[in-house]
Amino acid sequence: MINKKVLAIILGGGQGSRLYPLTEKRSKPAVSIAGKYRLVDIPISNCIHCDIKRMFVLTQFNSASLNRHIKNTYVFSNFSDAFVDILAAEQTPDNKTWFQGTADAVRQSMHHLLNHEFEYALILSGDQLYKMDFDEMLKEHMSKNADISIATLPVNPKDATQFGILKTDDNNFISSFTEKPSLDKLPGWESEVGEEMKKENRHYLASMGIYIFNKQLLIDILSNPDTIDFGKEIIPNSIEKHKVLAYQYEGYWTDIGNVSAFFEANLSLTDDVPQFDLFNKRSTVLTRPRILPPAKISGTTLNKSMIAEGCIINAKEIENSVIGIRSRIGKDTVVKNTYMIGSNSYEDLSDLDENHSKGIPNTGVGDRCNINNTIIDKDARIGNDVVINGGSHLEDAEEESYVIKDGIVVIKSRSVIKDGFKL
Ligand code: ADQ
Ligand code: ADP
Repeated sequence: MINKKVLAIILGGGQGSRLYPLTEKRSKPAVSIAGKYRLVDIPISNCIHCDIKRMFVLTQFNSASLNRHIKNTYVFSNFSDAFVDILAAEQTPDNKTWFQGTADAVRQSMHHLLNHEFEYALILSGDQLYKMDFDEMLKEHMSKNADISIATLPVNPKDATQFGILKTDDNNFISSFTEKPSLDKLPGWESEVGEEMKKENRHYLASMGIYIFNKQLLIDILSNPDTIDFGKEIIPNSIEKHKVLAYQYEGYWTDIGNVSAFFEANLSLTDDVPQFDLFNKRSTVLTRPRILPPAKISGTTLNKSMIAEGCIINAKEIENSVIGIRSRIGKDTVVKNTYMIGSNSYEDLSDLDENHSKGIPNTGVGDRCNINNTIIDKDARIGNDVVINGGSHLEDAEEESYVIKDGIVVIKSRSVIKDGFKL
């Protein structure tokens, strides 16, 4: 039933460069996580698990990798009305610019959305790691006759400054909302939270940027061309005019919109009992089924790491790291606290000969390297005897083949790091 009433709209990212250089040549929804998935797989999987199967992904530019991924992955039966469509910012006689913000993105896509029948628009962020049953949220929305619902999560004071913070009345309707308040404006915004949350000092109710709108209300609100953003204008302006319900969520949820959050989210998947569980049979994260051989590993001490399919690993040690599909790591190399995204294709023996004659390293990491606190983007070529030691001792920087952000070294996709390089 819900499938027929809901259209999901996944906000796939603005012009913002918070994930640069991972987004240098691909759109944000196409960025790889956990060595084999892409960011967009998270909201899409959440929708599919609760039978919401009509989805639009709104993105600022249309990268080949996003198209290929969606086309090859989300293939539904000819006899169902399910689809995942990408809507990239487009120039039309009425719209000459890129999406100016989240609401503007939805407004500019409205003529595509209205080609479909729906009663509720479920608006989701494309850069969050979580599992949520939207079915429950929709049921509450319907049973309480809400106009808009917002999923909320208790957060601590430091995090509160990065989110929309709200207060509710006794019926869970939102009575006040402030977008990203500064620390000095926080007093007075505390809410009643459960015992567990109190122990963690999480007294503020944050908007998770997950919204349900009744269709006609969304159309009416977006007919005002001055509204650019949900968090900055639409939600605060709606509190007094409409019935805006808070849906309380207390599970694991993290925003992975910048390099350090993205790095932490990936490495935390290697915890003994990770908060985001990829091994749960009832909420499998879906992605492109690839036909890859099992990882082949020799002489390596592995600790707290995940190794994706198709890797060839001869390293000495890999610790607290995620090693993505088709990665190669050479002999006597030590990799720690690293997310290696992997490769798009294998190099066969003739490719390796050609690399040798051209004097360029093979894709992957060479022999006798030491890599720490690093993200290695797809198809990078790291030579032999390379040392990359990320950490807080490094200042932010940008070079041709890498970027340093918050102490994390990000080796750019397809870049070459020569033998003996030290950082
Ligand atoms: P932010 O996450 O800071 O706050 P925003 O930058 O608007 O909000 O991003 C929301 C989502 O929309 C992200 O997935 C982003 O990539 C995407 N997005 C941003 N601009 C876009 C554009 N022009 N086109 C397409 N997609 C775009 C919001 C709310 C807060 C709330 C947090 C929770 O404003 O109130 O607390 O989300 O993360
Ligand atoms: P990325 O955004 O990660 O750099 P790409 O566009 O290079 O992605 O590739 C994305 C996926 O598409 C990879 O899994 C790769 O195997 C596959 N792929 C890459 N090139 C081709 C191609 N020419 N034809 C078919 N699939 C391809």
